[in-house]
Amino acid sequence: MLICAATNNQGKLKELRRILEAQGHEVKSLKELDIHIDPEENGETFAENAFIKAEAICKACGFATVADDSGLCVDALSGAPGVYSARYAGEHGNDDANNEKLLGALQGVAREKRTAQFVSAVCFMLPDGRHLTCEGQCPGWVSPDYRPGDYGFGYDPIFVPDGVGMPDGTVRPNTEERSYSQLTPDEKDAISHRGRAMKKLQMMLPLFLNG
Ligand code: ITT
Repeated sequence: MLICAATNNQGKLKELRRILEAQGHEVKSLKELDIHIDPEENGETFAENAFIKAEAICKACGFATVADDSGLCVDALSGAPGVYSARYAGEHGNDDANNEKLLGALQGVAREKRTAQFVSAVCFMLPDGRHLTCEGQCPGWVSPDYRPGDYGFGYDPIFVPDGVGMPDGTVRPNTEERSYSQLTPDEKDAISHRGRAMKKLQMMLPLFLNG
């Protein structure tokens, strides 16, 4: 199926594209479609914001669209930055400033209290308005220092997931404590918040489309 990946975040686009293509879909980005819309994300939940983006972009492109709204919910910060993850430090999408602010907010917080969940809501929208939203979560913790790797974007260098995806689809403990940035794309997609949300979407899509 032809699907528009409704995101202005290039890191997210890369992941949505590789996951959707692995599921057999053809993906068009906003850039490829010459769509320049950045809808206001004024929802209170990830699901509400994913719906807002999917609806606006689907109207603009006229075919099936997937939008993702995601963020990092840190337990010691009562779930912050949460839905405000992209603009945590003020300027929308400034990854370096967001990471610095988060490390500062958790300065001195002990390892066992640095637990966090990465959350993703993905909304699949059809031009007739029918839509399906799925959510995925990845538990882990926020490292006190940067753990840069060959991959990733956003909070990836400071987020250490609890598990690592294996080629056979199982998950093993992340004993080496590698950050999201230090996982290969396959390892990340198998356990990431976005990978899990997209897997649920893939499982529910046939029934949704035929229902
Ligand atoms: P779009 O709305 O155009 O999709 P955005 O970057 O504004 O792009 P969000 O509002 O969903 O997207 O914000 C998500 C924030 O969480 C943003 O700062 C991302 O960098 C970060 N984020 C989401 N998924 C991530 C991941 O897998 N790894 C690292 N950071 C991630």
